[in-house]
Amino acid sequence: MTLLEGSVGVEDLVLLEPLEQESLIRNLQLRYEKKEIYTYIGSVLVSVNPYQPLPIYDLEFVTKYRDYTFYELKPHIYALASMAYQSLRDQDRDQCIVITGESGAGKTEASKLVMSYVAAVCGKGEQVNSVKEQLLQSNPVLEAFGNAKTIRNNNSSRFGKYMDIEFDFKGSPLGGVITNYLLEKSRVVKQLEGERNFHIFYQLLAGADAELLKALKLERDPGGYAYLNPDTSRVDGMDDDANFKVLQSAMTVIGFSEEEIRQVLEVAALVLKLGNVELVNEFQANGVPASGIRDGRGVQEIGVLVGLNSVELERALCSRTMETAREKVVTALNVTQAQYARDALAKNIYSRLFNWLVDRINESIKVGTGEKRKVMGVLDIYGFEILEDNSFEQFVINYCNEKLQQVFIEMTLKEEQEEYKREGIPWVKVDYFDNGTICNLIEHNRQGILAMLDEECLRPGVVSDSTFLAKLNQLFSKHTHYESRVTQNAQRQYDHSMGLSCFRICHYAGKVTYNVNSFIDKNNDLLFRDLSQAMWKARHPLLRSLFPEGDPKQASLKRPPTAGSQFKSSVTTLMKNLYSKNPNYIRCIKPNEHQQRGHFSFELVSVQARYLGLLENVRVRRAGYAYRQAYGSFLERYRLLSRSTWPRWSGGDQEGVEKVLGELSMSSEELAFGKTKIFVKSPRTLFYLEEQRRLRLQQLATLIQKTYRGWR
Ligand code: AD9
Ligand code: MG
Repeated sequence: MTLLEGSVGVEDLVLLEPLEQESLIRNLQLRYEKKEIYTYIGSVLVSVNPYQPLPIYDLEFVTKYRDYTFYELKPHIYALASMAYQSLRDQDRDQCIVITGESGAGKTEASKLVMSYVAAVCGKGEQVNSVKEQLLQSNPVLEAFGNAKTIRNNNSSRFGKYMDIEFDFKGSPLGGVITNYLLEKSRVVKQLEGERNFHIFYQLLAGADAELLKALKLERDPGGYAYLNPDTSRVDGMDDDANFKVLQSAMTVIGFSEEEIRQVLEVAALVLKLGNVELVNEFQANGVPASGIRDGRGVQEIGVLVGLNSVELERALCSRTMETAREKVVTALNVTQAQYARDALAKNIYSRLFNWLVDRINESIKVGTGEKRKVMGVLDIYGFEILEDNSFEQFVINYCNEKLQQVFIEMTLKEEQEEYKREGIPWVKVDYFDNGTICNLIEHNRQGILAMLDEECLRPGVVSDSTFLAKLNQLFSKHTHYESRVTQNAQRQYDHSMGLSCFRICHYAGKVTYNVNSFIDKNNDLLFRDLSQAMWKARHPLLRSLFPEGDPKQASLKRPPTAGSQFKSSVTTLMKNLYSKNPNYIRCIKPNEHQQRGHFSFELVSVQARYLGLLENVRVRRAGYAYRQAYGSFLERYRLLSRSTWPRWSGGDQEGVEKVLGELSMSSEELAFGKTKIFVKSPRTLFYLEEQRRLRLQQLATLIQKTYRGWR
């Protein structure tokens, strides 16, 4: 049994006295300083990034947490993983592990720890081990293509990820399915100062041997590429060369053929080379501005690399064909438009390559149909974002977090209240903020912001970001969670601090001001047909397969879904998926902005605690009962504590539980007897029960030993 209080603070925030934001953060700080990075709120795990390797993840810890139950050992991510896995295996309940927190808080590391724990404890045998390996090796591949150094995190995931791991009835892994969300593709063509492009580009340049580089028509120096920030070619502590080897071996383990790996690298090289295609001003005979390519060599090399006619590529980059029912009109693009087209093409190629990689991995790890399976989903997704300048990406990311908060509310808070109702236990109502109205404001099918955006994107006539904003202002001027320059606050004042092109949403986690510039463009996410047709004509099988709409026979006039509606529908699917499973929460916290060990910024953590709703979580948990169990299993565990129920008991389960607790003289306020379950108010009582059980077991063991000796 571990100490609850003392120099390391409380292990479960439910036990905090007094309960307020300040004491909550101080408790996390106290623990953090003692390298206790994990703390519970009931069954929710709060994890503070240690920014240093801790000796708490080896096999000894795996074994310990496999053999003990949740409250018997110190808080640990393995305890949560173990509880989820056992409940999946033994009670046949599908699980999901929802990991949230802001950039750099430790979500991806947490998801990998969960996966490696589960891999260590589930199933044995050659076949099973090979499945485990494939599942684990998907991480380095997705990280190479989907992660990048940002100011906040040297290995920041620039996509959201949900992975279902599927098990057979014995709990051995069969395979899995990965779903990815919204890759930050703008990074392919531009990065902020101090940030990098996706890892793969640097890994390729550093790790490929001379022969491969030559074949890919690349130079080793990252400084030579327009798409790579020159100041960040190297990152301290990151070995791009070694990581390239790790990537290649991971791809091989997953089942990529040599030819497939080669083609993937060729497409990555194509993206880099596209960035170096320099477009210049030209004029048509009639004086109308047009564009051309400064040096044809780059385009020719691209042509050779992917089997593409370079003249055709140049034409696709510098002009646009408009098709009407009767004729085709070709217009020249000016330099700005051509650069835009080139960058759009690079972003599209890369994001489609990424999707292809996810599909290809899924093909390797997929489970045959017909087999009944149990599922554990692991969600590692971007946390709430408030940047200085918030755009479409932050808008959809925060929408996703708003939905996750809704799931959290519905599943933990409402479900908690409903369970009490079902069980006939009096419930002291706890007020919590229901964010349904905010979700509605964004996602309502006809009158939500996303629907308005789509409507504006599809509307004929002159549309722009400002017509979109005007529409929002008109529609939501009275909405309590919407603000803009034209709406008034409660004091009937206009907010002049907000930019003219901005609107603000009062999210559950705080207010965020979004700038509508390029919302229409990003939502449309259109690639000129000339470009997709050019790509489809490439002889390169992978590249060609990424642009099926380029096939003139396939080309339909139907518009592809907008980025916003695609995101909304994948979020809806995700939510459905989460609702169908038993949720487990890991709330990750970043202790400081400098990726430094040992530093705990009280202010920074306070803000995150608020976004994550930790205090509210504790309040609800405290108002209710921290622990509950069906009478049968509770009795099974503790019946050895009462003379009436041990060694034999022939009465009913509830009656037995009453006997046990009655004999221990438990305070009646601590307990509630529901219709099918016993409820225990504070974890303290549970710790007490566990301690009594441990002592009793010791006593029994001694007794047995004595008897045994007596026999001899
Ligand atoms: V982002 O939203 O993808 O930008 P994450 O995923 O929340 O972010 P990540 O897991 O990548 O953060 O963690 C950031 C860094 O913190 C890691 O690269 C590690 O260096 C460090 N970290 C995180 N968790 C642990 C841990 N349990 N032990 C040691 C850790 N170091
Ligand atoms: Mg991450």
